[in-house]
Amino acid sequence: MNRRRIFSGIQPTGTLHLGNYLGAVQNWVALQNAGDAECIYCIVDYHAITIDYDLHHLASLTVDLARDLFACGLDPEISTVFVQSQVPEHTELAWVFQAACTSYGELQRMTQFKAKAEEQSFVSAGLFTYPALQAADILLYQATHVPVGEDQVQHLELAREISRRFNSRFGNTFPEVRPLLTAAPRIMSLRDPDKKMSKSSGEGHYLSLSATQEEMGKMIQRAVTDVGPLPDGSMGSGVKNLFDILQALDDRGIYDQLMAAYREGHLKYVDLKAAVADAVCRTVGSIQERRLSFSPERVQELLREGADRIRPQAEETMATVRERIGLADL
Ligand code: AQP
Repeated sequence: MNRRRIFSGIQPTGTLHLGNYLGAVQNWVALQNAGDAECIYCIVDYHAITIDYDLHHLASLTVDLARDLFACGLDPEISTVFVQSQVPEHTELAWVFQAACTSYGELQRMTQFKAKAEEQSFVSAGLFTYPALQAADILLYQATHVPVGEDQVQHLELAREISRRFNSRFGNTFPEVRPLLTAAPRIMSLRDPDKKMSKSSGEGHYLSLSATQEEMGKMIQRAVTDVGPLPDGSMGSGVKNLFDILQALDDRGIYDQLMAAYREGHLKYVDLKAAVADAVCRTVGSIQERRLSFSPERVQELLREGADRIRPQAEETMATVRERIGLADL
């Protein structure tokens, strides 16, 4: 039986937030611990420079993010964790995909490009071709499954198309990747629950895994719940978001009790918020505690080891690609 091969990436654009954790990283750890797949996780710094960024902080954000990932439970003995720019084949394969396998029209249809472009004063070509680099990240390692949040599903559909197009034009080389979603694939902003939780929306919208217990408690207390039930009687988006967070973290059966109270019409939102705050503070508290056991020096060493371990796979794929697309072997 072929082992599944898992790949996923995350950008070093700032602090890890609850949406990243519940939508993706929690699943990365679960897949690693299930033991039936090779897991490769990448900090995608070349993606991070497609939007306005601070060059003086990029390296430290990269190390901080890796530290958080190890604290969340990624085990460098089992999973390969590395930094994209340490393996130059990522950008080489991305160019091949952009040049020969991705159409302008497909890139134009990407909703994330449209949303992110609106936030930038300088809209780079790299932001536009971002999904081709993402496809290269995944396919360089022949990954079959990609654990991501729902916002990335459209990009993965394009990655499938890119691999199909490469295979039919140049010979069978890449698998067709599939997304793996968690039970909470889209955590919403606490302040505006009709929008995805995201750092770029600003303070109050996202819950950072570096926040203090007091800050987390306050943010959850202030979470918007007064959107009310929708005209069809279904749950309002703010309340649903809190229930989704609780369900993803609850190990004490509180979710069932509060959901029953909601259905019977006597749920007090203050009780829901208290339960969510408790579950979030317990999970994030233990992540913050584990973070202390990884020094930045040790994290850098682990990232170097990860890149050294994975590089031969990337080199092998690129050697095949160069040959298949007809480049001269001189
Ligand atoms: N709100 C979310 N709910 C569920 N999953 C989410 N992810 C991101 N936001 C949510 C998932 O986290 C992984 C890493 O994503 P990324 O590196 O693309 O981070 P991001 O989307 O850039 O994070 P932000 O906060 O939304 O960044 P800004 O605001 O700077 O653009 C992915 O698997 C993603 O699906």
